[in-house]
Amino acid sequence: MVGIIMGSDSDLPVMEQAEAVLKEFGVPYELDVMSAHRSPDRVREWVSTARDRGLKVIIAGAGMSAHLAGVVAAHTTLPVIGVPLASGALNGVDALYSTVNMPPGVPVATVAVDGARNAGILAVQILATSDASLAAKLEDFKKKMAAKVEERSKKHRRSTL
Ligand code: RP5
Repeated sequence: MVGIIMGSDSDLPVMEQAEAVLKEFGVPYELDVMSAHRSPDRVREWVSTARDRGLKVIIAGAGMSAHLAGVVAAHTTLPVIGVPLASGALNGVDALYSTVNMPPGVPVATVAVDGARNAGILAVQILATSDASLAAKLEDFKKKMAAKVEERSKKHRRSTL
């Protein structure tokens, strides 16, 4: 239901954080490597058949002059989440600007540099708008996060009053 793609296998260690979220929530996914610059025909083919393969959300990660998410968004009406990656001399600022600054009409929901985990969570949240069981899992996820913060608070809170 979610397609995860990235511009290079060097992006894999970060993009696997999105995959981990989908595994955690039991969401079926595809993961593949393809490049808007180095293999543009393959990108077009992959995205133009995405809806027919059952995909509902696409997560696209790329570094440097990152055009993968934008090109994918140009070819589909599925929601596209872009993950700018911190590769190259500019450490992800280039990829952030390339991914986030889309022209009106072709949105890419861009997460933070290397924010693949949040991309995975956002994809689950999109799917959960029409899936009550996923929505319940997300409620549970949020409760666990709050409980972890509470634990840290108990461990570290102090006062000299
Ligand atoms: C981008 O160029 C990729 O997404 C990757 O982040 C970066 C470097 O790619 P490699 O040279 O490691 O294949 O297109």
